[in-house]
Amino acid sequence: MEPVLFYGVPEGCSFGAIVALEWSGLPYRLCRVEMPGVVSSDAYRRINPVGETPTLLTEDGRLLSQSMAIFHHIAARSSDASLRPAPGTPAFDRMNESLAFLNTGFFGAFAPLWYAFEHESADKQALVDMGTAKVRKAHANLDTLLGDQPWLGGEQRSLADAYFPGIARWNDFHKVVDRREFPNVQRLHDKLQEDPAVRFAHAIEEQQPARSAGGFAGHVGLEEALERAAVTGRS
Ligand SMILES: N[C@@H](CCC(=O)N[C@@H](CS)C(=O)NCC(=O)O)C(=O)O
Repeated sequence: MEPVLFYGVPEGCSFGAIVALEWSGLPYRLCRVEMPGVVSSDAYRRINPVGETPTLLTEDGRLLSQSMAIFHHIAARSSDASLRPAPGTPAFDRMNESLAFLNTGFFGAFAPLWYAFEHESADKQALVDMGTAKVRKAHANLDTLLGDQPWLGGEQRSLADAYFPGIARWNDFHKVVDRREFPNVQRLHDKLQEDPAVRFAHAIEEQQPARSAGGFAGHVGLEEALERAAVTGRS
């Protein structure tokens, strides 16, 4: 059975896992999960008890969540060696350094802005000010981390580059900084927008015709995915 990726819309960080699956060349299916409604439903919590996307139903029927775990699972099975530099090499270390920064500092910088957007709060302006400062700092840090390297992991495209565009777009959603102030980040962003897998992920989210260069075998509905998972508890 092909793995099934549960991806969240709108604006889900699961975007990166779609890109990674495309790059991997592996066969896979997708299950669309609307946020915040379906993602917090009892049905979806049988897939992911904390009500978050992404989750991957692996080919052997296990449920795996957390982007980092999903990325490494995909890479380990891919025939594309560039997705899995050997442990201990500089490329492996640099990829993990970038992934960790994206998944913590860069991702987390947007938290006050998401909270202000999703909740009525007397402190809305304070949250926006805090989020703006954090997003600015995160962009400056990423610009430094990237430097003049072609990719986040150095010379070779890696999982970190798959993850980046799905998070970076939150800056556009919340209209925070002018990305051109961070030329290395802007360069990477623009390059990735031209990538066929990134275009594919955008088209999937927007429910437009999407051409897979990899192994996309179609969508499954949540009910069918639940049956496939035959959830009896997470193994
Ligand atoms: N640490 C998790 C974070 C996952 C996460 O926060 N997912 C968000 C979308 S980016 C989500 O599903 N939120 C549920 C909601 O908005 O209700 C990961 O790296 O996968």
